[in-house]
Amino acid sequence: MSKTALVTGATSGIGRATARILAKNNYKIILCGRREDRLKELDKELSEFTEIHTLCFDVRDKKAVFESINSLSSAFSKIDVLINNAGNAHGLSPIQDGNLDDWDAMIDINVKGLLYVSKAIIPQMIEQKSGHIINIGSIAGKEVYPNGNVYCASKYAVDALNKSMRMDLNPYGIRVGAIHPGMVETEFSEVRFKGDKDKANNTYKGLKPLIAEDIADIIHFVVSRPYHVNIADLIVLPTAQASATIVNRSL
Ligand code: NDP
Ligand code: 8X3
Repeated sequence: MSKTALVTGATSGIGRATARILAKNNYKIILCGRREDRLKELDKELSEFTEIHTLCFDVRDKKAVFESINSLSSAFSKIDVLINNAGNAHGLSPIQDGNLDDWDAMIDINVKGLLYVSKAIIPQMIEQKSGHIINIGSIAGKEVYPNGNVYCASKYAVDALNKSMRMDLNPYGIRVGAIHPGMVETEFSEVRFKGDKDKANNTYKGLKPLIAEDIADIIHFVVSRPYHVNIADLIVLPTAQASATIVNRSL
């Protein structure tokens, strides 16, 4: 029987690439995001391979998160794999110049949103005594960098939650692991720089960044390991990147 995966942030970047690879590998997919047009487009594309269901909600909206997930029909309500991917950076400023709305967005989406979605799904995984949660952290959750302050804090929180979820859910046989990417060229930098394409492109200037499919392939590898194998924590960088701040722009 095919497994069901719920992917948050499936309308773009890493989430969309993950939905694509899992759909082509016989998972039923629940696609989540706020942009309904993109959810519909991806639904159409992936329905050729598997059963797809879309849920349009903002992860910051607690009520919408629980109502959406509780509305799933029996064909989709047993979620085997949860990919906690929705998230973004908003701004890149020294702490003294930080924008409060950007801070709220990063904490509310990257931390509280991940918690709400997990809380809506975990009881059913506990009941089944099975399930696999993949939390998308970041190199920014392993090392801070100048001006990264609140984004880094939000991803350090994901790192902490990943470790504590693994401990708390261990008695129920639920696997929990995180993938922490370095630079991946997606819409991430456009969001961080509020649509400024030049600034976004400069982030990757002179180097070959990861692409969303690189991370999606790894997510597929992680979720397709035998049940006794839990890949707990993975940092994935482009070859040109040695750490959060050391990047070789001649590769
Ligand atoms: P994208 O901007 O391409 O995708 C972000 C996704 O998150 C979109 O599908 C977006 O959907 C969703 N999202 C954002 N805000 C909300 C919200 N409030 N409610 C619901 N969904 C939301 O970026 P990436 O694919 O690069 O990012 C995916 C994850 O990877 C993030 O957690 C990011 O922090 C992490 N990451 C990215 C790196 C990179 O360099 N790109 C490196 C390390 C980690 P919609 O707008 O439709 O709601
Ligand atoms: C995204 C990678 O280095 O911009 O999480 O923080 S970085």
